[in-house]
Amino acid sequence: FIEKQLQQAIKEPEQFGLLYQPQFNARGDCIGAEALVRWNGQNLSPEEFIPVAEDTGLMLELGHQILSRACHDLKQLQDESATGHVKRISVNVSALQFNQRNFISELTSIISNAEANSHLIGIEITESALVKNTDEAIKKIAALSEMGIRVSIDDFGTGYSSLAYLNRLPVNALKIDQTFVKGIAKDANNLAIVETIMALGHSIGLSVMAEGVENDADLQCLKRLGCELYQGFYFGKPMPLAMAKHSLLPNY
Ligand code: G
Ligand code: G
Ligand code: MN
Ligand code: NA
Repeated sequence: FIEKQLQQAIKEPEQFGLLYQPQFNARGDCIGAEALVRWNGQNLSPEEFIPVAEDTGLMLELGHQILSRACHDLKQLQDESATGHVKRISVNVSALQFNQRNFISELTSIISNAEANSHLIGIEITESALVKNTDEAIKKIAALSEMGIRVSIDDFGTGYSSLAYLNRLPVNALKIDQTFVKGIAKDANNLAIVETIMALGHSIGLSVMAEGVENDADLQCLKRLGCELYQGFYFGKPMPLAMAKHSLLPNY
């Protein structure tokens, strides 16, 4: 049922929109935002419709639309910025899309069509995108780095987490999955997990972002552990570009 509606929606313009959730460093400065897709007028979360899109072959088209929208939004911010500088916009890329042979060339043309500055883009991919063909993934991540695009591993800790391959991947950051972060101040198990992930990330030169920071107690706990990047409802919920804009332009 969702499949039929998705198939229709993907053919029509403006059916999908992006919200932006700001991201912060330990000093509390906004350093960028994550783009999150929403199906307009439909009470379905991406958690529900992304898997359907992936199972039905619609994800490539949807993923293309998401990247394209994010790049056009970035270009709009670039034009509004006196210096052309804007804080980084990070986009989730599905494993299916990332593993397409032509992913890099597709992304390159989306960026150039939008006249977006690739140095202001980030890509978030899950571990599952990287384990299947690690050699290919390494080449793609290296190509993204060449373009100035930062790559983060999303939902870190929920996937395969093979240390052998992690060390080979030229990624920039780990995003600790929110299931480990939420309530960390009151949960010794999660505290131990987050501490371990941070030690692992830092030992191979990656920055680590905590997702799902919902209160000050958890934030203070993460700060004590040496976490450098933060995202969560405590800082800001996903919001329309017009609202996120002020945080994304420099000197705000
Ligand atoms: O935004 P929300 O927390 O409801 O997202 C739920 C899930 O959907 C998260 O796992 C998130 O990574 C995923 N998601 C949200 N937006 C996108 C998107 O634009 N592309 C992909 N591939 N996944 C997304
Ligand atoms: O898997 P991914 O990291 O892309 O998921 C991002 C999703 O997590 C977003 O859709 C956002 O709505 C949700 N999210 C972000 N911050 C928080 C938070 O502090 N608490 C909860 N419950 N969800 C959050
Ligand atoms: Mn994400
Ligand atoms: Na995540």
